[in-house]
Amino acid sequence: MPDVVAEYTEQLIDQLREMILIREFETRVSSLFEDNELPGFVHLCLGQEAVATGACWAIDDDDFITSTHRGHGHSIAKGLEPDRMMAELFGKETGYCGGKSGSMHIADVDQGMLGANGIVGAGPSLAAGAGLSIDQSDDDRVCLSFFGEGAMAEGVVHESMNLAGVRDLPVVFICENNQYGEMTPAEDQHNVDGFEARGEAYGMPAETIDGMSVHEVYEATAEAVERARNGGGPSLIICETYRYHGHYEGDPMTYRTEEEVEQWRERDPITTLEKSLVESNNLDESDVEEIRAVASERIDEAVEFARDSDYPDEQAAFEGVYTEEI
Ligand SMILES: Cc1ncc(C[n+]2csc(CCOP(=O)(O)OP(=O)(O)O)c2C)c(N)n1
Repeated sequence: MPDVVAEYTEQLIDQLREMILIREFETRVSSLFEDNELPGFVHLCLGQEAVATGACWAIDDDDFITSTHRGHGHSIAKGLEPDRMMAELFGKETGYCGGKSGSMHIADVDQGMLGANGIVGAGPSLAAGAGLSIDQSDDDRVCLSFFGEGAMAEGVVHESMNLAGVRDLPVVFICENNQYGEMTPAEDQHNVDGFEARGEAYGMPAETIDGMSVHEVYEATAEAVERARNGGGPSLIICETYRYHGHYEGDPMTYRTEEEVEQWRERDPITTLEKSLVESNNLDESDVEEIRAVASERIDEAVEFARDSDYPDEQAAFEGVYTEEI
């Protein structure tokens, strides 16, 4: 790590800033949900911030991503603004989808964010579609597709990887193995040791990396993105990670122990990076406090924006149902 810190200091500090922003956003969402201020369901990615941040660091603004039901980190990492995201969670008209999507379907196609998704495994099929469209328009954009290890057992994920493999589509499949699909441990859902074979079966390079290291995620994604941009086709990256909160907010979490959660927290992507930056004298404690304070203020503003915004008009329920005639 010392060499990496010396070579990538500025980038690591910016990545730390982004991971802290994601964590601040979600920590606030958790308490707003507990206080009954947010309608619907929320699934948080607390603990998984390094995957979203490291992967999206490796792409450009005009590239695409597809996300999951646990998509706040992916959205922020793709450049979506916390205020419009928060408004969406509050169901307000100033939200990214006019308050009609809530947490699980936030999308901003203009920024290449093709959507969080309540349908497990749907993201990779959209990514294969985006890849096909890029391929046919002959440009060099790429699409990252985030999905969980639970989704890895869905048929549509395999169909999507197969299509991407056969057509050499510019898609990077990023499987976030946070160890549980809802309440089911990964080993009870898959009778294989590791997931590389799932990518290799469709003719794409596959590797498993430490999803708690933002730099490792960045490097693996950057390599896969470069391959995809240059016509080398898709890749599969499996990120070993962990979610600190339940599957959904309110989940009693009877399926795992406190000790297990604590063990993963020792590898926390934010505190380990902070420690490396402080120990190498690139940041001091007051810089870290300042980064946290800035993030916290930004989220205060987002909450205020959301609270002050109006609910959509009833008529809005009938808008956006059908596509415009083309
Ligand atoms: C097609 C489909 N099947 C089942 C569900 C119910 N469901 C919601 S989340 C989830 C688990 C997903 O696990 P994983 O893909 O590992 O993502 P994680 O929740 O761990 O981020 C399931 C089965 C669903 N939403 N969609």
